Amino acid sequence: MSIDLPSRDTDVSGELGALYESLARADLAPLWNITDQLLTPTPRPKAVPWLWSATTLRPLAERAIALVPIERGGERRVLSLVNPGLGGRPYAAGTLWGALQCLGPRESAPAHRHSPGAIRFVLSGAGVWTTVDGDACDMAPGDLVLTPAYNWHDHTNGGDEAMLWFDGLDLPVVEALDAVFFEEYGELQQPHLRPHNRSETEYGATGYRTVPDAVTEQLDPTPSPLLVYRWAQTDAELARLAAETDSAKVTIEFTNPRSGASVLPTLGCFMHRIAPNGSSLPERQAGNQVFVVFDGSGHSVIDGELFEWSAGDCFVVPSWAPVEHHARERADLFSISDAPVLRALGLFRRQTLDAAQPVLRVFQPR
Ligand code: 1HN
Repeated sequence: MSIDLPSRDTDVSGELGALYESLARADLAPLWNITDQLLTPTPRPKAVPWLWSATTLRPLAERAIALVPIERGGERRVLSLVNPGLGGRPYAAGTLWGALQCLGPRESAPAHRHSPGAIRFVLSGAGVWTTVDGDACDMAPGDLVLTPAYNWHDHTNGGDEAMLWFDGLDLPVVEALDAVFFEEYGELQQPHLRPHNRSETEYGATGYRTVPDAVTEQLDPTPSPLLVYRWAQTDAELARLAAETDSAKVTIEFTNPRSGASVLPTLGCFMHRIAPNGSSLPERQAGNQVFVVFDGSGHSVIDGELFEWSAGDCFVVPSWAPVEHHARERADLFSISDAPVLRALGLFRRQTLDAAQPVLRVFQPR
């Protein structure tokens, strides 16, 4: 956090001015001058509402595939979403990493592990698997794959097509806690079990679980043992819920089949389906969110600013910013949030607002 301390050249003079100078020289700050910056009535996230469009992201990903090899040192071909409110830090929001990762035909991203936990949501391509502690998880568009904290993971493209996926990590939270650890695996790839998708065989058939329309109440410090959530099941669950309700939007949270908690202790993953010409109720919540448009098109109003979106776009809803979504054609939005962290600390709040926001401005991509 950066706070504006009373500077030495303010018009405070005399003994009081001298006191402020002495305090600053002694590495002390007078709370009475900074209370209103510290204790704001509601959250004031530094991250701003922002959108990265697929029409910008995809050609850049293709250029990166052509020009930048993956090897030890670089390890990953990842374009991180840099929120312009964060002073150049490579984070989508103060608590969330969001990025586009691309893996070309026959490429591998070397095995490593770290204390931050990650999720992958697949956007396009075929033939890739991520090996998570020896379990090779096949990836296809719409699938969610988990690489929990400290799990060894490497990505392999065994096919002839590039694959693009969204990476979400809790890295800014782990960094804020001064708890980042990282380790390379001894080999480029881990040996993996055959057949692939062991966690899915073990937990997928009976354990695939979602929570409708909510952030799960359950808390669990251990991550989900199910490492992959398939699009076919997500789609079926959304269709089932949409058929049961009159609301234009249905939301599910992907959950740990053992405990019903969020998939990772630090990250929640959600899928939202909005009916054609449908609008969600305006709402706001404590904590940041990053959305990824999987399918369809429409717009969202975030803190009075209108963001047009279509498939492959990513956008940020900062903490406590009012948001409502409108679909033109039927839309499926994936999102991540830090809600499990806020819940664990008793800080989570959510509010549905009475009225749609007036649109004050329209987002102009750079
Ligand atoms: C990471 O390990 C991956 O394994 C992707 O694919 C993005 C961003 C920051 C730190 C570690 C990956 C990452 C990352």
